[in-house]
Amino acid sequence: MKIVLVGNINVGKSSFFVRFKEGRFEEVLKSTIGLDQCTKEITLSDGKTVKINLWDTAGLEVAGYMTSNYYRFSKGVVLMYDVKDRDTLNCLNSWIDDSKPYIPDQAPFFLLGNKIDSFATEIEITKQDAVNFAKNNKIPEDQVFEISVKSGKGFKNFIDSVANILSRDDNHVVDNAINLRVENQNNQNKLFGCC
Ligand SMILES: Nc1nc2c(ncn2[C@@H]2O[C@H](COP(=O)(O)OP(=O)(O)O)[C@@H](O)[C@H]2O)c(=O)[nH]1
Ligand SMILES: [Mg+2]
Repeated sequence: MKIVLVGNINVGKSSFFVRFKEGRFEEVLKSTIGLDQCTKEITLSDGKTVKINLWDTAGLEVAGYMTSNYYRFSKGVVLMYDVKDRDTLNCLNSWIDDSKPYIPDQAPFFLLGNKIDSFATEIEITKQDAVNFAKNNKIPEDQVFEISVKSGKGFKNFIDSVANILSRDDNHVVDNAINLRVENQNNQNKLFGCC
């Protein structure tokens, strides 16, 4: 099942991708050109397995500037922000608007705050702020998570939860091909800017 990572540059998407793919944290990542994806099989608590196909944006992450190919056929969206930077949470509104035309209405959005290993004095966004943001965007509270890709805290729990929720919802998710017709319309609204 395809899952896309979205969010502003520097929130930790590529670091997340590397931890998912290789189980480690790399401090200095080479910025690659083009898209990257990786598939892994996750075993659920009931013994069933789910294949997660994770996509990372490589560079140029500006909401409104992703290609439809990035979102197309995705069964879920990970909205990532940096707990040290309030703008990255605010900008997720634009990322939600950006992705919605391409994904099925029933596909879950996951709100993911990264970098909780940071000093308490540096943290600008509390879990409650994230829950409030989620509520305003009709994202259920059990789809709000905080992690540290660096230390690994919360990472496995997040992946397992995503796999569980996707397998639970799988029967209800309709194919998103019908949404592709809005692609051309949307392309006309592309904007430069932070989000
Ligand atoms: N402290 C901390 N830094 C992180 C964490 N995850 C990523 N970073 C750092 O944040 C910066 C941006 O990460 P990157 O994965 O390139 O973000 P992207 O632009 O969203 O792909 C890099 O310097 C990472 O080392 C984390 O969990 N904690
Ligand atoms: Mg990146």
